[in-house]
Order: sequence, then structure tokens, then C-alpha cells
Amino acid sequence: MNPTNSEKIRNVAVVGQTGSGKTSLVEAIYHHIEKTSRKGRIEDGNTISDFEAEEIKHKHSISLSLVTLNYGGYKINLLDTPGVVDFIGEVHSGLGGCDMALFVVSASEEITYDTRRIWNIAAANSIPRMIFINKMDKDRANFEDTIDALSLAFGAGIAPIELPIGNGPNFAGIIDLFDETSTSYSAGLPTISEIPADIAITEHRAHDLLVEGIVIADDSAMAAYLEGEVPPKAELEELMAQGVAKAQVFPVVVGSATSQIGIDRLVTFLCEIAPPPNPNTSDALGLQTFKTYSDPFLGHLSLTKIISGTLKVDSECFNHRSNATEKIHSFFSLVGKEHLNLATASSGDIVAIAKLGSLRTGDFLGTPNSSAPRQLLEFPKPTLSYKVTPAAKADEEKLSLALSKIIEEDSTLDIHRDTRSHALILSGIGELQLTTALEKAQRRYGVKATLSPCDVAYLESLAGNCEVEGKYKKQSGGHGQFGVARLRFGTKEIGGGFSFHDEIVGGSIPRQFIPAVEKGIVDGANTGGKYGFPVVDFEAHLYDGAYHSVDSSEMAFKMAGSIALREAIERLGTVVLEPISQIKVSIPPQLQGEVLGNLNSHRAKVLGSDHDQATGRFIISAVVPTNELMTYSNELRSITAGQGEFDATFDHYEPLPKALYGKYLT
Ligand SMILES: Nc1nc2c(ncn2[C@@H]2O[C@H](COP(=O)(O)OP(=O)(O)OP(=O)(O)O)[C@@H](O)[C@H]2O)c(=O)[nH]1
Ligand SMILES: [Mg+2]
Repeated sequence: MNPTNSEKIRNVAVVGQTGSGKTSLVEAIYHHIEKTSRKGRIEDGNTISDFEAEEIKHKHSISLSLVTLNYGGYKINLLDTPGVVDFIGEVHSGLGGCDMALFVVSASEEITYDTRRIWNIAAANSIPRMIFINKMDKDRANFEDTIDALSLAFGAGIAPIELPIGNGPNFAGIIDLFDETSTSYSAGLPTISEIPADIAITEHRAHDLLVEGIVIADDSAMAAYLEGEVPPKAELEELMAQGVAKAQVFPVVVGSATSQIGIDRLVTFLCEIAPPPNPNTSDALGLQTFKTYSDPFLGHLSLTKIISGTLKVDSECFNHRSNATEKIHSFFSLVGKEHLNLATASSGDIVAIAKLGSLRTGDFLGTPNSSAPRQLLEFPKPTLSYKVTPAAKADEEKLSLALSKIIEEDSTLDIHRDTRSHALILSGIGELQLTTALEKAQRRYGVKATLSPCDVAYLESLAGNCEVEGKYKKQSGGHGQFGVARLRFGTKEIGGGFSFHDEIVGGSIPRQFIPAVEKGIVDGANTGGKYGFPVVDFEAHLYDGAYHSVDSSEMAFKMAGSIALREAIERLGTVVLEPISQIKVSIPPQLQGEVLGNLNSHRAKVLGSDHDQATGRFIISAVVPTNELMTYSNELRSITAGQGEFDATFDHYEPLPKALYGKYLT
């Protein structure tokens, strides 16, 4: 069944820190709705949403996956996202495609910064949110502590609408604070009854708090409440749904994915409380792609939200990025790796468009005149780079092709060739993400490769000014080679580039050979200075020379130019320049001592710091030698227990301190 009414569609991104039980929860929801005889388990590697070989091997999610389910006339599109921060780009994709984020937190583990990081992204984009407290069946599970931690982390708006009956191994059921009933579970099956007497007082208090929290947002309901009128369950739910849609109220429910407790109730809440999509009212077809897969077997698949109109087989759309009209031949509904061909899909729905290789994450398709909808969430920039080398030299090209396919799937991965060393550089957010990309390259494209630290893009500049003569003379019978170029070399400020000045008067070098002298100097500079790095930021004044009417040639003058530069390098020596990056580090305020100390040990110059009132984070701006940032991502993670974030961009070059030549320029 495919609803044509967007009111009956629920697009829900399942998010939260790694291990909180998101994939298990999607499995439990699938099991509940599809009434399967056996439920998949992470431990058995047979869950619906973690189907890729790397996900099964590492026992955690790596890619966003779509699980579409039909329930009671509703279509629920669940987007299971990875919690490991290396794959945060997938969370950005999922949040970009959803209408509500379902945060899964564990009742027996601390809420780490990784969950808060996702919360902050959702909050910054006004995405409605709901929270599922999972793992209530585990030893040390504690509902009250988890609610306190949630309130502390996320502030106002946290609204528990359920209470657990029992904690840990004694977790047996759930109390509904809306209608004040109790649901107990046996083998995952619910039975509704009265609230047990021993928790009636706690329940009444929680119920009153919930009702007050809901009616406070509605003037007429509040007035009636003050007159002693408690709104009926349906009205309370409706009022709450309005608060959820405005991203002001965040309902909290409870359960256990593996014990199947509370899952039936969660599904009902998703239908009743989660906001429907808010499609554009235009009838013209509008599509937004928020995730692409490039699998050699499945082909190119693009998870796409229908923003307006109805998608049909062979619909045509104008791609605003490529300025091309695309024809959509086929599209699917997905349940993990299983797909179901669709004939139509209506606005608000999510589909996987098949075999349209030109689609990219972030593409908006509409009519040439339609204006783009809300931009997808901005993806974080890569902060970690490694050189990738194929195990077999002959696989250079194959590796580059394989990685270019793999990076299409993850908007936070990037590859490029280092212009000087021609090495292939893979950049991303974390080491696990990069090694997983190589695992995929091996499995899918049969090419094996390893990661190693990148070469630092050092440069050299001349250490002073001098006059030199470059002379190229060769006589080996018949035609000889002859060219002399006299040059003044001078330094320029860092970043000043290279300039060539033709000051020849009186024809000591014929006009046609002068560009060859310049070419010889440029080639010589690129070949490298005293330490083998490109020589930059200098000027060359060609003021005199000599030629021979028969033996002179372009080649001879090119050689003369290059010999002159080599002579100048020899005489003057060079200064090695190192790249410096500008970084912004975001940390919890209490960690500033450790983080600043660590930055100092990396030769950082702190430019300033700021306390961000909105997020409560401490932001340090600094410039740091790029060389020192090679391992910074790992270090920051370890000193901040994953609570630090940074971004870095190349800023400028500075002389490498002489004392470090021995350490870095071996
Ligand atoms: N006891 C108990 N264990 C659970 C529950 N839910 C999940 N688990 C276990 O917790 C572990 C992690 O579960 P996942 O579903 O992979 O967690 P996830 O949030 O998808 O993790 P990432 O994909 O890494 O972000 C697995 O071993 C699950 O079996 C639960 O309700 N109770
Ligand atoms: Mg998972």
C-alpha cells in the first residue's frame, strides 16, 4: 500500500550515539509490524538495516538505511543512521530527509557528547524530536536518572509520556501517562490493565506534570484546565503533536528493543504524534536527493524525498545542479536491501530512485523555474587525510576509480591527487571511516590498499639575493648547444609568487629564446630546492646573456635558466616554508585547560576564544602548522572523550623553525 495522502506518511530518522540500540529498535519495529517469526540480531549479523558486509563485520551501522513499513494505513519510512561519529555525514543525510528525529538513548549508559552533537544539529535546523529510552531491561538501567540526564543535556521541552514498570531485569511493562493505564508484556505481547497500586502516587504526579506541560502551550486548554477540566486523551495527544511539530516539545517513551517491550506503543505514537511531511503545495514534481549509494550489484540508488507532486515511472525533472533534464525510469520502496518496484509515489514520501547515475546527494529536481526547497543540512568538512597506496602498483587507476565511486556515497569523504607527489589522498572525519572505505574498495572492486601518513606540502624560498650566470655549452661534433643567461635572483614576501623580468637590451639574447629562459627557471623551481620541495616566491631579472648564431636553441636557453637557478640555490641556500592551518576547536568549557595545553604542544598560536551561549561550548580559534594536525583528530577525541570537534582550513605558509629541520626534513 502506498498512501496518496501525505498526512499518513511518517519520515523518521533514528539517531543517537553508537550502541544505543537504533538498529535493534528498527528491527523490533519491523518484527512487530511484519509479525515475523524470528527477529534479526546484531550479534547474528542478520538485521534488516545493517546488511552491508562491513556493518556485519564491525557490528555497527556504517550507512544510512531505509526501512519502509506500512501500518494501519500509515507509511512509516525509518532511516536508521550510524552512531559512530566517523559516519556523522550519514546522520546529516538522514536528518535532511526526515520530518522527525527519533533519538534512541540507553537507560543503562551515559548520554555522551555524540548524542548531544546530533541533538544540536537537529535543534539548529528546527527538526522535531522524540526520545526512546531503550535497554530498560539491562542491569543498572535507571529511568529517573536518564530523564534527569536528558533534562540536563537538552533543557526544557523534555516530556515523558510513559513510565516504566520496574527497572533492569524486573522491567515488565509501561504506564501510559495520557490515559493512565498499565501495559504489561509477556513474551513481547502486551496486556492492558490498571496501574499497580505501588506506583499510583508517582504516576499521578507524573501525569499532572505532563498535562500541565501540554496545556501551558494552549491558552484555551490552559483556561479550561484551571477550571478543573482535564482534556481527554485525544485532545492531549493532539496538543502534544502540535508542540512536537513546532520542535518545542520532545516526548519521551521507554522500552526495550531486544525484549520487544514498548515497541507496539512506540509505533502507535509515531503514527499519532510524529509530524507528517510538510510538502510544497505545488502540483509540479519536486524531488530532493539526500543520500546516494553506488553498489556494483545494486547499481546507483538515490534516496529521494518527493517535495511536491507525484512521481511516476518515466517522470521527467530538471536537475538544478547539472542543468539537465532527467528521466526517472524506475524507483523503489526499500526494506534494508530488499526493494519493491513502485509505479507512483506521492508528495512527502521517500523513494529510492534506481540507476540514475547522475544524481548526487543534495540534488534538487523540479521544473526549470521552481525554486529550491530548504537546503539539505551542510555536511562537515573532512579533517583527517591519509595517503592511499594500492597493494599492487598496477592497481593505481583501479583504486582511484573504486574510491571515487565509494566517496559518492559519503559526502564527508574526499579524494584528490597531490599535485606534487601524485599520491592519492583520502580525506574524511575519522580513521574507521577511512579504513572502512578501503574495505569496501576491496570487497566491491577487488582492489587492496593501505593508508599511510601524507607528505607535508613544504615549499622552499631563496634565502637572499644574488647575481648568477647560467651557462649551457655542449660540443659533440656537428651541431653544438650554447646559451648563456645572466640573472639577478631576489626574494619576495611569502605568497608573493614568481615573477620574471626581461631586462635584455641590445640583443644579447635573441627575443625568441627569452621565454625558454623563464621556462627553464620554472621547471627548475618545480623540480625542487635544497630539500627537494618546490621553490617559490622569488623574482628573476634576466639582464644579460650570450648566444651563438648556429648552436643556440630554445633547449640551450632553457638549460641555462635552470642552471642559473640551481647555482643561486647553491649559493644562497633556501628557507623551508611549512603550511599553517587555521582551526576552530569546539569543546565543553571544563576541558579548555587540557585542550589548550595540547594545542601548545603542537606549536599552535591561539588567536582567541569564545563562549558560545547557545550551545554552552567553548570555541578556540588558533593557527597550527598543518603537519601537527595529522593526528589531531585522534588526539582531540581522546583528550575530550569524544566531546571535542574541530575544523581546519589551510591559511598560509610560514618558515619552518630551523631547530625543526632535523626532525622533519630527513
Ligand atoms: N539488553 C538490551 N540490549 C540491547 C537493546 N537494544 C540493543 N541492544 C544491544 O546493544 C548493542 C548495540 O545495538 P545496535 O542496535 O547495534 O545499536 P546502534 O545504536 O544501532 O549502534 P550503531 O549502529 O553503532 O550506532 C547490540 O549488542 C544489541 O543487541 C535492549 O533493549 N536491551
Ligand atoms: Mg546501528
